[in-house]
Amino acid sequence: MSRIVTLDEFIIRSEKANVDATGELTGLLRDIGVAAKIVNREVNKAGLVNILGVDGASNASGDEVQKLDMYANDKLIECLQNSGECCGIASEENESFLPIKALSTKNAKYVVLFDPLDGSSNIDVNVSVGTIFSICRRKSNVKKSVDLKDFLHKGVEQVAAGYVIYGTSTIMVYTTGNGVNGFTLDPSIGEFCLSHRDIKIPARGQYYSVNQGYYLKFDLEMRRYIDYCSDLNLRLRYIGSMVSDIHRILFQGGIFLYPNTRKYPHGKLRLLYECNPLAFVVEQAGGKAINTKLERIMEMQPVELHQRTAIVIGSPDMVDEMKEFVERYSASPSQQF
Ligand code: AHM
Ligand code: MG
Repeated sequence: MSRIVTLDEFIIRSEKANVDATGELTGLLRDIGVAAKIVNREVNKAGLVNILGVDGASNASGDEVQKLDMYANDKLIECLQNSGECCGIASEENESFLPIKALSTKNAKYVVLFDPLDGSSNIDVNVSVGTIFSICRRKSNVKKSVDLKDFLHKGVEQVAAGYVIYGTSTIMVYTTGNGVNGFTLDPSIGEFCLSHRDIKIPARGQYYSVNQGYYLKFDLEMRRYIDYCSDLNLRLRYIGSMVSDIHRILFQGGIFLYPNTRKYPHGKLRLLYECNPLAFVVEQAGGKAINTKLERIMEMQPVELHQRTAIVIGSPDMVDEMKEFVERYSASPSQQF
């Protein structure tokens, strides 16, 4: 049996390998790991504790907030506030960003953006959900409190990003720009242990993931591409939790699409704390992530914190094929593919 490598050990080793590392990012990643363990504990017993059911509040995007969302949000904020390495937080559950006062004279240089519990509509029915996080360097003077421009980073400016999926097992997958690694939580020792080293997404796969219920609300070229996937006898898998749908595609190959609809003319998913971090992970694993204008997600310039975007993400050959398909089809709508 190969030696157990814990998340902490792996992060410290990666820091040592990076000559100009200062240990701040290491500390931040470890704090996120701690928050993930705390959230995992509650997610796994949500049915026993009175934290199910809608909290009644609605979040910045107008979605109903489940109590577990708020619990996860509070725990992540608590861990990051105490880390000393984070100077600001942006969360799906908070209308505005939260400046964090320096614990000591140290001026932390990282901001963290996250969706504390993605796929929250799945909580009450025991279907997997996830936490998504993105770490960026602040842009403003470290002596001052953060401001909005410290959070409006293009995806290519992320320093680290990843997700935690609370499913049949709890796995943390992250990248710092040098590949992607996965760590499975071993409850018997309370540690995330390296379980998926240097993850590479298959060039193509048998799955496509889209909410078929909105088919008639998609643009014509999207509908034709979905028809094409069906003609290829690809298997439709859609859980309603972006983290879970993309986690499958990361390991088995495939394509995930959330195009714009009449209800969400710019797409439903949020650029800064859902699409950018997942695009960073998928690109680092060899995949691609674009919007329905066929622009690279990680090159999009954010203009507001809860900005939404359409997204097509997954295996590189399948995203390329979808691009060619849309270019050809939208060039000559009459042309049958
Ligand atoms: P949430 O962050 O409020 O849970 O919303 C995002 C979720 C994604 O995880 C998922 O892919 C999508 O919403 C599902 O939306 P829909 O139910 O419209 O298909
Ligand atoms: Mg979400």
